[in-house]
Amino acid sequence: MTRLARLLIAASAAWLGFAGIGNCSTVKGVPFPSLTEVTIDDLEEGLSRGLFTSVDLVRAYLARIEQVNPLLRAVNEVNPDALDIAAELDAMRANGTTLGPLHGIPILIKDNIATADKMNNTAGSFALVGAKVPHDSTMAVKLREAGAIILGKANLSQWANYRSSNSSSGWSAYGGQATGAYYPNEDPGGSSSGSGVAASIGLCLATLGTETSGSIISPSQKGSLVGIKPTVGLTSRYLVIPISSHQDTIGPMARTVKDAAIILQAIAGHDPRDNYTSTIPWEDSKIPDYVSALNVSSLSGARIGIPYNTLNPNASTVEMTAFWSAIDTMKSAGATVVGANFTVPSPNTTSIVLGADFVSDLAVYLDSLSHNPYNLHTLEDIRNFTQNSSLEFFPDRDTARWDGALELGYNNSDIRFWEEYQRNLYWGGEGGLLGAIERNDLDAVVLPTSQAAAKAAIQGAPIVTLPLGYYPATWNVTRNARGLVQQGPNIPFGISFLGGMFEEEKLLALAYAFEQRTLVRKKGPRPVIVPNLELGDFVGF
Ligand SMILES: *[C@@H]1O[C@H](CO)[C@@H](O)[C@H](O)[C@H]1NC(C)=O
Ligand SMILES: *[C@@H]1O[C@H](CO)[C@@H](O)[C@H](O)[C@H]1NC(C)=O
Ligand SMILES: *[C@@H]1O[C@H](CO)[C@@H](O)[C@H](O)[C@H]1NC(C)=O
Ligand SMILES: *[C@@H]1O[C@H](CO)[C@@H](O)[C@H](O)[C@H]1NC(C)=O
Ligand SMILES: *[C@@H]1O[C@H](CO)[C@@H](O)[C@H](O)[C@H]1NC(C)=O
Ligand SMILES: *[C@@H]1O[C@H](CO)[C@@H](O)[C@H](O)[C@H]1NC(C)=O
Ligand SMILES: *[C@@H]1O[C@H](CO)[C@@H](O)[C@H](O)[C@H]1NC(C)=O
Ligand SMILES: *[C@@H]1O[C@H](CO)[C@@H](O)[C@H](O)[C@H]1NC(C)=O
Ligand SMILES: *[C@@H]1O[C@H](CO)[C@@H](O)[C@H](O)[C@H]1NC(C)=O
Ligand SMILES: *[C@@H]1O[C@H](CO)[C@@H](O)[C@H](O)[C@H]1NC(C)=O
Ligand SMILES: *[C@@H]1O[C@H](CO)[C@@H](O)[C@H](O)[C@H]1NC(C)=O
Ligand SMILES: CC(=O)N[C@H]1CO[C@H](CO)[C@@H](O)[C@@H]1O
Repeated sequence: MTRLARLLIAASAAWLGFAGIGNCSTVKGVPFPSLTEVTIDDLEEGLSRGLFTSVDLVRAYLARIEQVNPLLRAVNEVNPDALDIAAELDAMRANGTTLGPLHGIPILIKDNIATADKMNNTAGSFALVGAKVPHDSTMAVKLREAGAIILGKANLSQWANYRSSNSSSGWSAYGGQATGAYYPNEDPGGSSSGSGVAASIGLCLATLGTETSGSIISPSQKGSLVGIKPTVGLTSRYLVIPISSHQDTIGPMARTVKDAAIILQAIAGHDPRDNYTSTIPWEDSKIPDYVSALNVSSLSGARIGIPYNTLNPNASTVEMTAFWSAIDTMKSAGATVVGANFTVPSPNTTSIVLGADFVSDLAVYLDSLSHNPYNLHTLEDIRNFTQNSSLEFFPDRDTARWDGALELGYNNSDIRFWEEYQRNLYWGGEGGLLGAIERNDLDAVVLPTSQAAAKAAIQGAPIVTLPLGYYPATWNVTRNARGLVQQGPNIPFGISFLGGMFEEEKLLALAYAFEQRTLVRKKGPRPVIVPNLELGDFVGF
């Protein structure tokens, strides 16, 4: 353990001692939840009662980032304009105008979602430091319209984990190695690693991540978070650095189902600049109200499927024991649980779809830049830059994914791509998740989060993950090749609800009912590396 890690753990222990219950502090003498656990409702109430302002909130979060970021590397950049934006939103509120539940609430976004402000959008690569976009991404526009403060950019597995075969989750050349807060040097999961770490210890209220296969749900489980991987097309990818137009999606990572649902509501919708949003089955005004769908009784009468034939026989017994106990909880809440085998149990997904998409989609992103400092326009250009820049740690971190994509010799307009994509649609559709849902008339399929990603990725179906449990406090530490802790004391894991296309409303209702019955995050062990500065330290100074 580094000296800094020991110091922070000591600091958090001292703070736990002071606060007594570990999740409460005071603001102006009034008890107020710790920023490590606070919800949108808590902040909204404090702001509207005048207990504190959004400027206070931004100051507190920036100080918390400064406390832990040298160790955890969760944040790549903070927004130099955040305090000014907060002051404007405070003035609006004082004047009687609020833009909704996110008014004045600080959110970090993954460093592949572009903003047309002073911040960079890098995917963790020096190839894009200094590059400019002509407009905000649609995600940034929607957050700002909802009154959220974009506090900064979260670190990520570089290029959303689409560069190397031998890198590590949470590592980027630009941001360094992000690590999780539940155990020193915890593997943070990826690729929305910094988003997971930041939300797990309250470096902001919540975050946005992106997922192609697992990149929201995996870091969410490592931070004991709720993560929503929306149906591909529900959230616009315009000016988000891509891997695959057929699989990429953007979603919230938060500490409660309700907070995640509030954020999904703000970012969902049509966008003429991303034609996949044209598949949303409702007009924007008729998109389901994800927040009012949350109902503690929604497991009652629900039909839940388990694809027994896809379960990994080598899965951790800790996670599987918790999973079967979760199934019992669902049954006792009135759910009907049925077998729902897939007819194609192990889709032999190849890298063709992602590789060919990346070749095409990356070029589109690079061509959309209004300033491109190194004049890089294609994957070949990016690979050449990466292999020749001393800042990019090549060859220790190789470029195997790109080498494979370029070896294909074609992009996603080729018939060979199309054939492979049709196979994926079959594996994920009739042969897989969607077929199992259809045949068994299910509301959702449930799986341990560690086994969920690929089953929804290839056809673009939605997943909601939420906390399920933690490794025992006495568990042995296992590390990966780069020394990150894979399993160890108190490391969290999750359970996932997977659904049909655009069935987020159902999944969120089920997840909420499960969350309210289990309160796994609330009752579980706390993260060990936690900033000790709280709102009360900033109010009125
Ligand atoms: C406050 O409201 C008044 C009247 O609607 C308006 O003129 C003024 O510009 C508003 N100020 C701010 C900071 O929003
Ligand atoms: C963006 O990158 C430029 C170029 O390195 C740097 O000067 C600037 O400070 C960065 N922006 C932020 C907000 O860190
Ligand atoms: C979006 O446009 C691309 C390129 O024109 C096309 O290949 C794709 O099928 C379209 N997708 C949808 C959902 O319309
Ligand atoms: C939750 O669902 C139950 C059963 O359908 C219904 O009676 C109740 O009104 C719902 N509660 C809320 C808050 O919507
Ligand atoms: C589902 O798969 C399991 C495990 O492979 C198998 O034991 C079971 O018989 C299957 N059920 C049906 C209905 O095919
Ligand atoms: C389970 O482990 C065995 C032995 O290591 C291995 O051969 C098999 O491929 C693994 N199965 C899965 C689904 O990972
Ligand atoms: C994957 O499945 C397809 C269709 O079933 C088959 O043609 C192909 O050979 C398989 N590829 C591998 C690597 O198993
Ligand atoms: C490859 O990168 C090097 C160093 O950045 C540069 O000098 C060279 O021109 C690049 N080659 C191509 C073909 O772009
Ligand atoms: C990663 O792969 C490259 C290329 O094979 C190799 O040179 C490098 O040593 C590898 N790094 C690690 C840590 O395995
Ligand atoms: C932990 O490691 C020790 C020493 O290698 C071993 O004896 C013990 O069985 C391990 N415990 C578990 C739970 O794996
Ligand atoms: C704080 O968390 C503990 C469990 O860690 C819980 O029992 C207690 O009710 C929580 N207190 C508050 C004020 O939320
Ligand atoms: C906001 C912040 O702390 N940014 C840091 C992220 O990590 C990189 C790489 O270590 C630093 O250079 C940044 O200052």
